[in-house]
Amino acid sequence: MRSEVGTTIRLSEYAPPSYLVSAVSLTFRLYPRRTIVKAALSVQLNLGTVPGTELVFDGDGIELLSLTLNGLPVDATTTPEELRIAGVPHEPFTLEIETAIDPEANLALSGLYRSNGVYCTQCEAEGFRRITYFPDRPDVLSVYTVRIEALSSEAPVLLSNGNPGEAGELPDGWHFAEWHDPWPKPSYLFALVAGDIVGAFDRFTTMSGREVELGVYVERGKESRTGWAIESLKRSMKWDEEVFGREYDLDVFNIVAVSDFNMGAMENKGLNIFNDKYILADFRTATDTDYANIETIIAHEYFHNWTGNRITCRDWFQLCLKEGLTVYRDHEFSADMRSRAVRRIAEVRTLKSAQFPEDGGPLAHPVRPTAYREINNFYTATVYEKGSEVIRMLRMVIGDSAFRVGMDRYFGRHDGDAATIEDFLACFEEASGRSLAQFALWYHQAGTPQITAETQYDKDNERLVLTLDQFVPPTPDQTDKKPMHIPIAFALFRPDGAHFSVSKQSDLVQDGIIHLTEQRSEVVFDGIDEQPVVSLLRGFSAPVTLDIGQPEADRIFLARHEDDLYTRWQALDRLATDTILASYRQSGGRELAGSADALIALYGEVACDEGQDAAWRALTLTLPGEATLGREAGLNVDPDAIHDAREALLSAIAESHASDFAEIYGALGTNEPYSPDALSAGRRALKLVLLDYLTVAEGGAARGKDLFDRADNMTEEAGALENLILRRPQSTEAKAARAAFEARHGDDPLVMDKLLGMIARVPGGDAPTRILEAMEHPNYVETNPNRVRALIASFAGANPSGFHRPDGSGYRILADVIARVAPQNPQLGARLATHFRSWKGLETTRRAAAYEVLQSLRNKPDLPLDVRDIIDRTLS
Ligand code: B3K
Ligand code: ZN
Repeated sequence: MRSEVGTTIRLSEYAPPSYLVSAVSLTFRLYPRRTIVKAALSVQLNLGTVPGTELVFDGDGIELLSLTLNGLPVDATTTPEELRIAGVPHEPFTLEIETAIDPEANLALSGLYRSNGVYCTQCEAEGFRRITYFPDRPDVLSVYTVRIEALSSEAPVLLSNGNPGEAGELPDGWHFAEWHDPWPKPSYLFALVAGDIVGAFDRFTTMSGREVELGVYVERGKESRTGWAIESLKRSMKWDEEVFGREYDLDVFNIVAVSDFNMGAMENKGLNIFNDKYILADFRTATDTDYANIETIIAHEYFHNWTGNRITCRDWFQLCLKEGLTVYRDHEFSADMRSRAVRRIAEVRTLKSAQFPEDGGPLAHPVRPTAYREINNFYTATVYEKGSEVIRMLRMVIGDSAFRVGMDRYFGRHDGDAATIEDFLACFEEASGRSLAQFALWYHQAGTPQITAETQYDKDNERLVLTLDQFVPPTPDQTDKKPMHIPIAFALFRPDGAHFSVSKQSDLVQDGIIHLTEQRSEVVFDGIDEQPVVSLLRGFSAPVTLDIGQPEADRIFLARHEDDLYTRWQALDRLATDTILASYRQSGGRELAGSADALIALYGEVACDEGQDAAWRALTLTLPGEATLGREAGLNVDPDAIHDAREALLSAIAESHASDFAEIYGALGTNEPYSPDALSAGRRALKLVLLDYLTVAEGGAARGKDLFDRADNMTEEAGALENLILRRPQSTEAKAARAAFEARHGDDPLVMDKLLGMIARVPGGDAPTRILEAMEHPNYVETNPNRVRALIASFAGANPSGFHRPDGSGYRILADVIARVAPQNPQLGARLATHFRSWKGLETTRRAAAYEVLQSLRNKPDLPLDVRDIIDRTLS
């Protein structure tokens, strides 16, 4: 285990590696408790390194068996964390290192470990140093050749990166396989898998005619659930050729699904390793959401082949270079596969629920951070989601064609490089012929910019003046902020819904976008012959908050007539948020504030609008989430009152539209066979949203139970069960449905995770007791991250009223789990600890309770650096 104090690594102190490794040859002899790794490294002095400079390679818990240099013993200083050799030759030399590792005992799931008997690796960010000593940093690129030896009965399938080479039998029931990856890569992309797994295969012909064999490997017995993953992969490969001109570059592309994994998936060159939750799908066990997630994560990992692998990061500060860009690419892919507006709503919801609280709290950091103690703690919503928004804005700022030219220039110029954000931006500066110096602040300044807008209309002069102010709030270590370049997409509507055609009025306005570059800007529109309705931040053109003093009638107009469907949702979501927050402030959520009749009527119109995609109607009928509402409520937040205020609006909508909703619900009952396509999924989503309203309006549990009994696919089965468990937890219907669900799916941990997640989200005061009970459920196993995330992360992240109990009982559950899990799996522990990040915004009793729990967690003696880093920053 690395130092618990930890040193701070700074971008400003970046220095190129002293030694490069051009080729790596690895031989693994796999034993569950004592795997032997032989590494032969072709090492050479980096250009610019003074000959004689000491060689220092990274290690992490390494047991060294032998070490030679050019075949001879060598004087070295070795600890489990480091290898130092003072006098290495000035000419290239070979270092041979033999190490021993214990995959079975590796519960950190970093380096080489075993998941359900399958050997697998996870090396990003710093897992390779748990396998052998190495300059384990992304700017050392090497060509890898790998030989794997294992007992045939234990591991009939042996996989690594690149193309397959020789394979054959060995004495005593052993066998071997060799792999060669011709593309130089950093150590974090190394991968090995060996086990009794089964592949499903297909082929893809690339645009230049290269034949690629595709394999998706899963644990034995799960082969029938690989079809959707393979289809998604083929569509991703085609899309990247068509949209970005990027072709695949090896003879094989393999994916392996494992059941113990710290995140979603990993883009290892030619051998992606996935959390099985994001591979396995059939209609009886996976929901529409699972299908959509699989599609997007398969695409994401595949797209990394160019944005991440062919061009990698110079150092970990540049993480957004590959992650933000690849998220942007997977967003575009999903938008092309499904409805663009619906995808955008989902993206913005995620941004607001995951990134905004990060950016507004103690863990805030720039998209490109400048310092870290533990890099694994920077795989954040800011680097990923805000990083993607930055690319989206870049495209808006320079235009589609310059963006494409810039991307091509980036791929062409930096192929094979370990690059930086500066390298990336330079390609777009050249392509567009404009400076991106101010735009680059999006990478450097943390915090969500706040925009305030005011309009003044002068009828006599047919003139509209729009005044926009920006304020970037202070964040940890950054108090003085400069004005940013913020693209604000806009439209001016006539009362009949037509657009004013706004010709070029000033340099600030181009193609429907106001380019806000000063702290304050006044934009003047002439020739506006009637009072317009102003729509700002269309399509959520920038990750900012917007406060626009606008008459209620205009806001309702936009919620009804905005012709951009994302923006229509945004208008309605804003109205709903404001009404809920007003109820929260005025009566602690007990009563619905003011006259919400117009808003309630809008929900009826949305539900009945058969001209619109059902998926859009479903999302639009879903009220803003409690966590997002809590953040918008500001300081001294009482999550119970937020819950009540949201429920008050929900009940009012339900009561006023019960009969319409029932009719639409009835008409959505189809007998068509299940298909995961977006249109069918949209219909099911709408049905489930309506079920929730109807359950509230009608009371009882009959409707939910009826759907549960009739459901012939997991989306409806789990949706109906969730309705029963969340709305009527004590009912006999809920109990019966739960029992039936467990009887049917009890042996499928991924399906049981869905049940744990539902239990975790039941709101209110009994939640902590319910969680403690669920922790006794046989499916809950604390060494498996999926199980812990299903129950504990859902509780802490998706159940504000249940988690934030004033007596601190919710916090104590989370802290106890962290204290147990973190010493074994620091990354999982640290991820869980981020759920404390908004504690300062809570009302005093809860704040005090959270503080006390955080302090006592911090005092635990065996807390790993990962968790300590999060807690220190959270408390700071
Ligand atoms: N690059 C990996 C994430 C690695 C996380 C390491 N703690 C998956 C992805 O973003 O595609
Ligand atoms: Zn990624």
